[in-house]
Amino acid sequence: MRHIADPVFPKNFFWGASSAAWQVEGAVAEGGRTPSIIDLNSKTKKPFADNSITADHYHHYKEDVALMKECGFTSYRFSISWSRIIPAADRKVNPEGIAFYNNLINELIAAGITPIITLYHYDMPVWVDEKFGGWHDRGIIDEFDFYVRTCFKEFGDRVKYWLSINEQNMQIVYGKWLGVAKGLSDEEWEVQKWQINHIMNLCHAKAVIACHELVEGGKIGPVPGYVPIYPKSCRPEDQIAAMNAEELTQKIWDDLYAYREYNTFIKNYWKEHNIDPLIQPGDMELIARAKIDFFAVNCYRSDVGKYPDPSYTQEIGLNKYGRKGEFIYTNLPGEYALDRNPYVETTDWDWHIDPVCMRYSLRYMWDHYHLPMLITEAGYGAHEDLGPDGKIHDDYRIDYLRDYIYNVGLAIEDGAEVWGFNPWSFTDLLSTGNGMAKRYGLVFVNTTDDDVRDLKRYKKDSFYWYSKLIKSNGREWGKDMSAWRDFTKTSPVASDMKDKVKE
Ligand code: BGP
Repeated sequence: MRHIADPVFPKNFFWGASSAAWQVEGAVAEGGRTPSIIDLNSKTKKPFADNSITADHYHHYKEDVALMKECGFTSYRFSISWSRIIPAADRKVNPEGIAFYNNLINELIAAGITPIITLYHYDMPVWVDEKFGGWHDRGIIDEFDFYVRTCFKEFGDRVKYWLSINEQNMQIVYGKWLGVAKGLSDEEWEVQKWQINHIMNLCHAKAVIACHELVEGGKIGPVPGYVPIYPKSCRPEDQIAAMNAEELTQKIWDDLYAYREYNTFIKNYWKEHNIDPLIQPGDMELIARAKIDFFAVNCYRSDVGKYPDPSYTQEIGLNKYGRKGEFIYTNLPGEYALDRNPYVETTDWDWHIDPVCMRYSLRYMWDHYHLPMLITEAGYGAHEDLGPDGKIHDDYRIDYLRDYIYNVGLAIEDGAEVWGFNPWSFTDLLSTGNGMAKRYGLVFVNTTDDDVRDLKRYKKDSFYWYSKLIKSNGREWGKDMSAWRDFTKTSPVASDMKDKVKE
């Protein structure tokens, strides 16, 4: 739809930012916390720092919340570290862990900021991993249930918005990179990832049911990572390849959460590939009871799907070091391949910068599921350090956020129901694969991969820009945005693709 005026954001829209415990807290061996599998995984990402200190939010949380308040936040999405709450297999609840999150929650509420909590963001306690072999053993379902019930009982009097599992889809698609696949061969992983995924679905279902049971007025949703896949061309095979990619990277998860049953695409896929996801009697009844209240959506970028070259071997796309142009695009013979979109620029990690994908995602999700949505991640990862003037002039991040948020507004005007925007991230924090070398924050944290420095906080230019936008409830863009409304802002060929594409 073409719109006449700037979008109007709903009253009480949740403006904030996002983080995850293992990426922001540090203090991994303090306050009774025991190691998690992602601590170990972060140690394998050399030459980047691991998560032992990162932004040291554990010790700086008061200062960080004060900065959020100064920025005008009305929400903050963060996660709870399971091994801070239940450090060992004896299921004893750790009072120091409870106290830390109580302090953080109370500090937020006192600052007028609504806490939104993710229950699981990649950080399974090592004791759970050792006892159950990660997500491989159904024993984890009960353990997860005990953990989430503890969180609801301890914090549910003040926290009403909950998120079950962060990017379950990405944990399966990028299982090898995130350490979920551990020592499995490619063949083993192809089968076992669906069994693991089924167990994760049961854990998600347990969390939804327990939230509704224990938290008065509590609302809960999953957090899919949504990367819309545009077909590379109008070649019919590219269309089907793009649909295959959507199914195998996101849609089968979203369908399960919303409709509470596996869709026919994945059931047929399992049959054809002789995969048994090990569904037991009663499982689907449990999933059917887990009625979610909303979708939390992480959306950074779009991708391009095309007919896969049968002569290529399987690749899973990644750019490991942030050197532009090094991205290896996924090729899944028989299903789909991904490619560079020449019409948009990229970050140094080759992530497409595509504000329209935000509008596309929200419309797509709304059309398919008719559930309210909350943006829980979007953001611009960049190499950054303090300039000679002691500041960070992150105009690229302002442009990214401005255009993405404007497109959230357009999606709302198109008819999608969206109740908040929480980009990644508030302070700089540890990247999943690139330590402190890839920063997303509105606030710079003075630490690097090789040198902890003094961890001092510096407001970036984006902090001031975002603050104005929040305080005007999405009115003060600092720029004429009309071009986005009627598509007069066409997408030119990206600068590095000019010699490859003839228009
Ligand atoms: C999301 C994760 C976050 C975060 C973000 C950025 O998928 O939920 O935990 O890390 O991606 O990713 P990266 O740090 O790899 O740039």
